[in-house]
Amino acid sequence: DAPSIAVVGVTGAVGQEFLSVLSDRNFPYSSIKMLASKRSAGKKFTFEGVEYVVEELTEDSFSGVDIALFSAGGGISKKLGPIAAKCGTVVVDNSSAFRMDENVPLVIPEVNPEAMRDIKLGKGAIIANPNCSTIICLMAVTPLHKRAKVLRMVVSTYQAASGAGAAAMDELVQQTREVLEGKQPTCNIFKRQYAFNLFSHNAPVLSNGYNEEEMKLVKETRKIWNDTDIKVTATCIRVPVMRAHAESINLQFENPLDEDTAREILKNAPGVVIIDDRASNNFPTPLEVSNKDAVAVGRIRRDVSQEGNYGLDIFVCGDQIRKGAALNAVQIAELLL
Ligand code: 11C
Repeated sequence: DAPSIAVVGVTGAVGQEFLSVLSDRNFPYSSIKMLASKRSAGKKFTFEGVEYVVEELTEDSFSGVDIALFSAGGGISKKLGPIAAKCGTVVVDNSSAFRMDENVPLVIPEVNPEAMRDIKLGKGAIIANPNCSTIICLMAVTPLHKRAKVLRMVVSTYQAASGAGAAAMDELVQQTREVLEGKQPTCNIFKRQYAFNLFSHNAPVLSNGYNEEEMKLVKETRKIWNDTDIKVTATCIRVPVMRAHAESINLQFENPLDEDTAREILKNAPGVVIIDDRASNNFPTPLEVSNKDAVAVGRIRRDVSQEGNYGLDIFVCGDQIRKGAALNAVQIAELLL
């Protein structure tokens, strides 16, 4: 029988994308519950020709639910994820609440599906969706890592508004209009001008000087690759782009890997497309991957600062709401079927 589903945080940017992805992929379901905070409860909308009323999310929401896709913030996940799992629901959680919990698999289906092999529908559990920057990075880097073993990875991100939610996307539009009209920009989400600007990622800065977003790249990579030795450093920047992240990634390998072989590996990598046309200076852009499933890779070149073929530079773009969040979660749910 098709599973019963719940979408937790259905009115948010990722919540809405869960629905589009479920529909695009013809995900089978017997019923679907639309859950959100009290504020949104009672709102009506149509999905796949059926009218739904948003229900208030409570501790009692999960009885009879097989799969719950959560994207309502870490606090809600922490509180209600374990309650849902106790009810027999498999929770696919988009927040950072359980990612580093050693009993919770952290999964990118193209990269480490084996991490969730013990999880079965009908037996409650939590599976964590990695951070969007980590997913987009590892989609491109893992196939290279499998061939030549990455020793060290240096990541610089250019992150879209969507990572901070629908309100941040709205504010970017509003600010752009205001700045063009010579008005003072409204700064409710980021407390500074975002339009025509960029700034260090808004996640809290830790005592080691890294912000939380950067440390997610460090820690989640280790867990997903099951490799505590992998050296990762990152600088995460918010740029005024709507919904796709870009990342510049420098790699150092244990074994040699020339750029043509790397291109060949990436050509065959699932969920990856190559846009790497040096002659016309055409490489991935956030706009062209927006609303797309695949992560685009380009600027594939030997790192001239390293001897021989032990270093590569690549540039990656991926839709933050789709592969960075909703699509990855739905692919996890597909592995359960
Ligand atoms: C961003 N990656 O782009 C963040 C948002 O751990 O799921 C998501 C934070 C997370 O701002």
